[in-house]
Amino acid sequence: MSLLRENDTIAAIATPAGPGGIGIVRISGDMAPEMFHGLFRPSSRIMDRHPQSHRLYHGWFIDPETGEAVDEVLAVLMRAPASYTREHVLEIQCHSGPAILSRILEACLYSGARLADPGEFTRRAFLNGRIDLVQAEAVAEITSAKSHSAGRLALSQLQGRLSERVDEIRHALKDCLASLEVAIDYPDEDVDILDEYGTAQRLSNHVIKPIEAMISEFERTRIFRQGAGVLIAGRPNVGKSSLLNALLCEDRAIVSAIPGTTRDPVEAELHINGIAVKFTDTAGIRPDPDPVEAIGIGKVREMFAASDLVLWLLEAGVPVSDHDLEAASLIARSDRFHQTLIVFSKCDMQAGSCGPDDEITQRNLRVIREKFPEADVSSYVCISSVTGQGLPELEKAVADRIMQAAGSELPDTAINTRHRAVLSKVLDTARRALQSVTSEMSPEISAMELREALTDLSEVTGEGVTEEVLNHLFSSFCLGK
Ligand SMILES: Nc1nc2c(ncn2[C@@H]2O[C@H](COP(=O)(O)OP(=O)(O)OP(=O)(O)O)[C@@H](O)[C@H]2O)c(=O)[nH]1
Ligand SMILES: [Mg+2]
Repeated sequence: MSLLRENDTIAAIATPAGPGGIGIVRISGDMAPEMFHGLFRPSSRIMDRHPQSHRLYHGWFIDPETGEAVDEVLAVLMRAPASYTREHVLEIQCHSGPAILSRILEACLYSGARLADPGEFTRRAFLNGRIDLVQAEAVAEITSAKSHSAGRLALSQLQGRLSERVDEIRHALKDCLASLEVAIDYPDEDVDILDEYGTAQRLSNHVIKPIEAMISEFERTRIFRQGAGVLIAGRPNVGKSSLLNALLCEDRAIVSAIPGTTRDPVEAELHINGIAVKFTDTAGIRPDPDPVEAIGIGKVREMFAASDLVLWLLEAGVPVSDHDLEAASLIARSDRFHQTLIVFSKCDMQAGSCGPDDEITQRNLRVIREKFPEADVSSYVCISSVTGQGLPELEKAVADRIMQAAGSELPDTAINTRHRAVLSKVLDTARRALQSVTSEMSPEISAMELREALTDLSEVTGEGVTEEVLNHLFSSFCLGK
């Protein structure tokens, strides 16, 4: 982005498209105060024509060409540097509606503003030093967060927790570098700032281990950030689509008594314990499918690997069939049994109770254990999609299994894919530096590695980042953010 464009006053509609309660047009740049005077007529006199910063004024938005009122609005001027972008910012709150919002935006453009690029307000906040790149990314993550836990992680990132952790690593790297530089500058002195052992310890405990921890948290927090995938699988007619509908309390998937109803996977998202859980209803698995069913079953096989949990449905009170065992062998071949929960369906059809006292259930579990020793038959859930029996227990079991995989508590911070790539690079270099420090190679070599690690690390918070990375990052933002 050219410097010239960075000095433009920019404007955009900041609220989502479509009718709504209120809409906001946001303007940032030198011309914002002029626009407050030129486009807004306050309903009460403003002392000295000098509006207070951060105060909401009631009035009318005026079309600059015709002088007529466009809408009754509230206007707020936030003077630099105490604003989102650190520039003068004007926000106009109007009645929401595509026609009014675009008339107000057009009036701003007519008065000299330029239409903002996606994410340009946040980009300016970053370029003007109000937030670092990690926090700018948090803004995008907050606006797209699909669940409570994803939102909490993004907020902690916006509050600067992740940047603090990166800063601690940077300080440790600088300390190590400083002690090496002393050793380079005064090779004959016995300077006791940090000896080799101390440097190695600090590098290991305050650089390498924290980065390793952050990288391992990345995988663990994926479920909190992006949600979990749960596959509903089993033989035809066992009640998979009915279960999906019952969980959603709506008729999403087609249910019929004819085996082989579902062919294409049907997805739906539910929030369980603050985590976004995507359930996928799949084609029934059997050994002798027709050609179209076979395609559906092929898709299920591919989806096993990407799922966090498989719900394997078996019909309560009915001995396991070859079709059930075919489904089991697909789970086994995909190596998913460690993440599979057995669910007995249609409990309302069973004469007695489904559970430890029921002979058929116990026999079924025995057969499964014999044929698939890796299957976990110690816990299972009995449900009915017709009466709703067992559904709360199933949701709890799903949440428990997912949390187990995610590692119980929501961590304080979580890195994203870009951070992980940069941190992996820093980790490699830091490990090389540790190697050279401990093998008593010349301190120049270790110092060189540490300088490289410091440069790479600055990419996380944005100091060393290229224009190309910035363009890529901010282009994924929505307009007006
Ligand atoms: N009584 C009772 N019937 C059920 C229950 N769940 C499903 N059914 C019936 O079982 C039949 C099959 O249900 P579906 O949900 O279509 O089964 P499916 O596993 O999706 O079947 P495919 O798509 O063919 O693989 C339908 O007639 C449902 O009404 C249940 O909990 N209780
Ligand atoms: Mg179905």
